[in-house]
Amino acid sequence: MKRMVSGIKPTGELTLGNYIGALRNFVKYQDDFDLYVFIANLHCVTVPIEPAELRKNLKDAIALYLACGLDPEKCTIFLQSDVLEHAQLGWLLTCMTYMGELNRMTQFKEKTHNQQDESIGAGLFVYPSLMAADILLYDADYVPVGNDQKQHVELARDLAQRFNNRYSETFVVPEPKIAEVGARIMSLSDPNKKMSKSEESNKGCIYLLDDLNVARKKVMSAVTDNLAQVKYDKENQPGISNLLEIMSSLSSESIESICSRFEGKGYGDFKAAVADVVCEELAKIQSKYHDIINSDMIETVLKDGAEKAHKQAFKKLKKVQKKMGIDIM
Ligand code: AQP
Repeated sequence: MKRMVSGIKPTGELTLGNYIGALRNFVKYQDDFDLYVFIANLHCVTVPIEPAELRKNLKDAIALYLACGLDPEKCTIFLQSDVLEHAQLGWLLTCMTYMGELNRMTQFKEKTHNQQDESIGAGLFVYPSLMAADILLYDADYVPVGNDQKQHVELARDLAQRFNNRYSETFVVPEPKIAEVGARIMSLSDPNKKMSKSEESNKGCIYLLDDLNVARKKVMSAVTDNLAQVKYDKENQPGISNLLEIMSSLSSESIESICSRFEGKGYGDFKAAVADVVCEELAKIQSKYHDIINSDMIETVLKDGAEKAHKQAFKKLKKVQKKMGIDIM
């Protein structure tokens, strides 16, 4: 079985973007791949966050992983900080990463464009090297990501190749795996921006734990256009195209079929149908989430997951230390 590794950083509540672009695909992949999915808690502290809020987000995220259908019998689920090798390999790879590479990262530029260097945390700058370690520790063949993370997987590939060339064959060079539909779900209030959990106003972002009435309202007030046609045209109708992507990925109905079903109908009808599909999906997830969050399942899953992940990570880190000459035996 080919191996796949991915993670989500719960800097806030998980979003519909995380679900469509990542989680939902993990659930499909767990049957065909040896899947490792982690909660990227070390990545959460690259920006200031309240400890109580972070703790709640982490617990919710694990419960949501399980509620969305990840099965600990089929895949390895763990907390990144429980496997200490992530931080150490992260440091070693940081030392092999060039400033120029990190400077080119569009996520870094987007997240810091209004800030002075003096107030930007160094962790935010170097986190792509830690992400490379997250992937390379497990000899991942594939990394399922949304479009926004593709550049980071490219860096992991470059670092794997750089290490292999310098110290001999050690790492598998991973490939990004990007779904055709839903790789970049956009904000409902500004369809030219990605739907993000750290968005300032939360009107454009549907959270997986949103009250269903709130979620419905967000869809009904999504920004569209005045062209009065349900058509997939990202350039001229980014709002409608985004709603089409959301509906198509959640219902598995093709975009063409949705467009022809809504030909001649108003945006109100179309939005109501999108809201129905979104709320139906959220309702299923939330009902499972409530059962899980009140059980002791989370603790057991994380303990078993960390043990299994650690075995693999420990072997790989030892190999790396030996090749770099930082061990003495
Ligand atoms: N809007 C999105 N559309 C499609 N995929 C998305 N992903 C995130 N947002 C969307 C995918 O989810 C996985 C985990 O991402 P993450 O939460 O670890 O980091 P992120 O991409 O930085 O997400 P946010 O919500 O934008 O977080 P903040 O606001 O904290 O930076 C990845 O595979 C990602 O592609």
